[in-house]
Amino acid sequence: MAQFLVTSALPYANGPIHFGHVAGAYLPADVYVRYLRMTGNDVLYVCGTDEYGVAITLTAEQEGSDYREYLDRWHDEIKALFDRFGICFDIFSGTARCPHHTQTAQKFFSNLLKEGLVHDRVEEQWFSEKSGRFLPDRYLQGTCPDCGHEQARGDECPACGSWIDANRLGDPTSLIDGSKPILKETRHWYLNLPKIQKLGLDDWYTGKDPKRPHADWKSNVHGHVQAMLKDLQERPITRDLPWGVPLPDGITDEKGKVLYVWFDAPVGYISQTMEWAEKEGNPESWRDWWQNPDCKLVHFIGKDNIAFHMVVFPSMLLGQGDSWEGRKFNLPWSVPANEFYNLQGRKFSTSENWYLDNEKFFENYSADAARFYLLMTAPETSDSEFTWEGFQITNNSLLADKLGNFASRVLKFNAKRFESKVPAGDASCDGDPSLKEADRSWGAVGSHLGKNEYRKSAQALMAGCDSLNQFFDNHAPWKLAKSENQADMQKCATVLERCIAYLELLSRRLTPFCPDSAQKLRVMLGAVAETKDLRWGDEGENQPPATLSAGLSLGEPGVLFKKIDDQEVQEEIEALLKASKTGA
Ligand code: B3M
Ligand code: ZN
Repeated sequence: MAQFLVTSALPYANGPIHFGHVAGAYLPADVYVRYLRMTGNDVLYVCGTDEYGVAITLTAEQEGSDYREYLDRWHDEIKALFDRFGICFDIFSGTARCPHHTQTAQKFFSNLLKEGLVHDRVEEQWFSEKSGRFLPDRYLQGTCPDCGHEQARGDECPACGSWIDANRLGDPTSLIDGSKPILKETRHWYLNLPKIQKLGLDDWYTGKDPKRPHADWKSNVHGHVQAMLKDLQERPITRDLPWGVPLPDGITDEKGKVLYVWFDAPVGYISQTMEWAEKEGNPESWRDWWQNPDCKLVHFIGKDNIAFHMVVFPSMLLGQGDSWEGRKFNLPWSVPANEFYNLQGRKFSTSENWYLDNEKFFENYSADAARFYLLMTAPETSDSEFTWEGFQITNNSLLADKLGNFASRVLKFNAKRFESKVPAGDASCDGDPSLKEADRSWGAVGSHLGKNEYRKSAQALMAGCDSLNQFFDNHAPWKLAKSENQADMQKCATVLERCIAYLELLSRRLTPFCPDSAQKLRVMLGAVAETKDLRWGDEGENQPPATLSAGLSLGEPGVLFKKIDDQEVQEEIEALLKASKTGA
């Protein structure tokens, strides 16, 4: 048993999130958390909305909304989608709504300043004379200094992907008032990453620090971070904005200085843990998760967030000195960063009407079918996509025809021949090759989940169902049942008894992937599946019990997964294409 603090990237409260986000940073985390809990680990799962930053202020201002109303709207909508998907956080708050956030983010800043790891400097920045305010990066559009693209944003170029220093942008225009800005002096604070690096960043990263042994980094993480660590630069961590965490009192008399959103947002993981701890009635217990070296910190993110979770946030944690009652923060133990997830060959895009209407989707399809498909196609090692055809095939051929069909044929047959009670089996099926194959496949389900290999894990779950259908077919209990021979009748009972035992195991293996359907299956299994705390199985145990108690009553057989017909799929694709063309 171990302890894990799991986080998913804090989504910006700045628009709907789509299936691509869910597939990348939320669903895998939820499955991992469920699996860790079932295997007896102590787990806390923290998330919430990211509620500061120019992306938010810019759009709220453009639509003339009050910041808080704007945030509340998106916070609620985002939370509703997670609920629909059955993603269960221990807390889902937000950086502007968490009562601990401002103070904690300010303390992070003050401590770094005290340790000499943050310093200020006066520099020129774009200023709109028309609006009388400074224009942070994203408020600007201009020519990319690296590739010449004319619609580069002040922070990043969409054409060549360069990180842009806004001052190098050619011929910039203000996105809020259309004016041509001028350069004007302003003071900002910088995080001295090269200096922090010397405090042990590389030792943590390479696993040389014995107090912070880490998991193997994924190759996408490694490729990115290795290069960054060779050439760390200081980074500005303040902005001139009317919305954000203000600098702590006593730092400056200048007005309108706030912390950069990427400085305060990761602290949100901590402040929301504090909020959780307080709600639990044990306010100091947040330290058990952040400052207990035995707790493993796991960040689920998209690949675009790697630098912040692997370099910037670890540096902020490392640079806190002794200011937290002498206790050190844990650094990330594992960062399962995923690639991007598209829709029918194109990027999800709300503005181009290339997305799935979340409400409508869940009126017609189950969360479990969506969860399983997103996991089967998880963007683990390369970009991946949702296609309606793929969704239909996964639902129909795997969930309905393999898994659902196995449950249904066993339970229906058992209802007819054995009055929905567990028949008395014997040991005659022990060592059956199909059952051994099922044991092997389902043994791999958990080991893959533990390594964040969701595709392989889902495939192993299905391979087990294949073997069990094979077992049922090979023994043809419907033929045995017709025989007058006592030995055949006994074999029939044994085959069914084994199938029911494997269904009980299936209900547990299925739980992290498809929690509702797993629960439905357990209801169908009646007394066989009566348990309070659902466990994966004892350490190393990947088989069902050697025998079930004969005579236990099962519940009513039912349908686990409904099929999706070809016409539905055609209509969905047509609707998507039509919406993207007409903007309807
Ligand atoms: N809000 C970016 C994103 O949603 C950012 C993540 C913050 S995690 C601390 O991709
Ligand atoms: Zn460019």
